[in-house]
Amino acid sequence: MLNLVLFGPPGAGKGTQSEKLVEKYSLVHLSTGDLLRSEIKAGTELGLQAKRLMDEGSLVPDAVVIGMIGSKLEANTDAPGFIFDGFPRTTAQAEALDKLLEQHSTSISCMLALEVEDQELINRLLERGKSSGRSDDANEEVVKNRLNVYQRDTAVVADFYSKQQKYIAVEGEGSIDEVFQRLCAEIDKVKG
Ligand code: B4P
Repeated sequence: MLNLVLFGPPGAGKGTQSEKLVEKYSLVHLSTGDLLRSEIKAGTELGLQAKRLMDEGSLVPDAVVIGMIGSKLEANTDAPGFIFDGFPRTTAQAEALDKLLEQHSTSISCMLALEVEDQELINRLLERGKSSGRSDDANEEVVKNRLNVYQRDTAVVADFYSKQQKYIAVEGEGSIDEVFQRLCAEIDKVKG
């Protein structure tokens, strides 16, 4: 099985690249951001709680996102592999993911970490905010808070995969197609 973690700060291009990778490698795309936004749209209790945190650029509690990923793994036992997009975002989530995959007799193949300068991230997110309707993209203060939360709580997840020799840094600036080609080159090496 090919199980990829697509990693990087907010706006690095995880969602954008996942869509292309899913098509090329026939993987199941699991984006915790998308899953949370569909809970908000459906007006569930979980969605209501998540919206408050997402609107201020904070992370949703680990137990919530781990539970969501656990049910998606159960629902896709015949998948050829997964792209985890925006998950794990904390070390606790990374540990939980290893355990969940172990229960399904599989593991993470590699983490692909998109590297993009802060100013470019801010520009991309504010640009998307003009049309996406996403409240967490609309305001520069919230965008900056998301980058701070990334540095404080999420950047350390890279060390978790480095220790397992699964960390691969990928230049995330350039055109969407250029970044995609770089990601594919790394994935093809891992696939062998
Ligand atoms: P996410 O939905 O994961 O989103 P994201 O960090 O905004 O972005 P992504 O990197 O996917 O950016 P994209 O490709 O779209 O998270 C949203 C919120 O959900 C979090 O803040 C948190 O509250 C909550 N959450 C999610 N997962 C969680 C978890 N595991 N634990 C706790 N809380 C969680 O790209 C952004 C823009 O850049 C797009 O407009 C795109 O067109 C553009 N772009 C992409 N690549 C480009 C390129 N090469 N050049 C120019 N523009 C580019």
